[in-house]
Amino acid sequence: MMGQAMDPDWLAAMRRVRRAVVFTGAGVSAESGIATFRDALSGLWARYDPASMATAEAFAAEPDLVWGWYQWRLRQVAEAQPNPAHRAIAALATRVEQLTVVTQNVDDLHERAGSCEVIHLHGSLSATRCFDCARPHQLPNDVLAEVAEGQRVSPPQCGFCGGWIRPGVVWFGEMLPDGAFEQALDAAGKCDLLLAVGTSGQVYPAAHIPQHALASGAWLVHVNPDPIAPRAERERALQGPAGHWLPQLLELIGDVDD
Ligand code: BJW
Ligand code: ZN
Repeated sequence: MMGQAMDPDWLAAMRRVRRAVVFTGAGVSAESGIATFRDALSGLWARYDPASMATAEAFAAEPDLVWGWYQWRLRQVAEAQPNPAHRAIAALATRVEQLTVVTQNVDDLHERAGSCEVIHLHGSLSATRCFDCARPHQLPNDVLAEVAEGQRVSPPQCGFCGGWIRPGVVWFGEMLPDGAFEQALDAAGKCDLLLAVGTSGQVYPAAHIPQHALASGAWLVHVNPDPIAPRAERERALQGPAGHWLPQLLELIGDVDD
């Protein structure tokens, strides 16, 4: 049924799942046409390294370069649609008693697919605020139309203090949003299944979450086109794109008869 040999213990455990956590990374949005974080940048952004632009220091040094990159990405997200993986994750809420969606993504495709109360560990592209005084800032609706790939764009300025407006994402060296990591860790510690979908697991503290679920007795299932070698008894890897595997997992999880 799953198109990949699955052992009976694993299949039985999936049918019995009551509390699930879906932990997603950039790969879940790849089939919506959004480049993953560690994909090389395309076109006119190709000579820049994403990791070196995702810092407060880079923004302070070259606000128009970094703001232009984020505005270009915001437009890509606005033009993208949720894919079958986002939709299967939203539908999973009807198959289990408790579903917690924890994402590292800064897009809103989980919400647009119908997932409620998504924990955004790394913030959100659109939740803009002042770089200096942190007051929230509402972007005008027409701002996206002005941005092309590779274009530098000056950020707007804060109406209170005149500081630059920044994207609402968590850059390297910054703290995660208040309570987000603690809430995610709590759900991971109480679940029977954690699905780690489309993440390279390189960024901390987020990467602790799947390991915490495993250490607390949950099954850990990776979904990724890259090969991942399971290292624990309750760990499995489904190799392939999320849009292929998530609809199949949806059929299987919580399919117990009582
Ligand atoms: C598919 C697919 C398909 C493709 N289907 N899959 C402990 C040890 C070492 C370092 C640290 C540590 N603790 C903290 C640090 C420092 C740092 C860190 O982790 N650095 C690492 C690089 C080592 N962490 C931090 O700075 C964090 N803050 C913090 O720790 O605060 C405390 C503190 C403060 C001050 C001083 C000291 C401590 C904050 C981390 C914030 C990360 N933010 C970013 C950028 C957000 C904005 C933006 O988008 O521009 O978040 S980094 C980037 O990586 C982004 C992502 O959310 C995150 C994770 O990436 P993800 O999602 O895994 O994407 P990829 O591209 O890596 O992988 C995609 C995967 O999809 C691949 O596996 C593909 O195969 C797969 N795929 N197609 C399924 N169709
Ligand atoms: Zn301000």
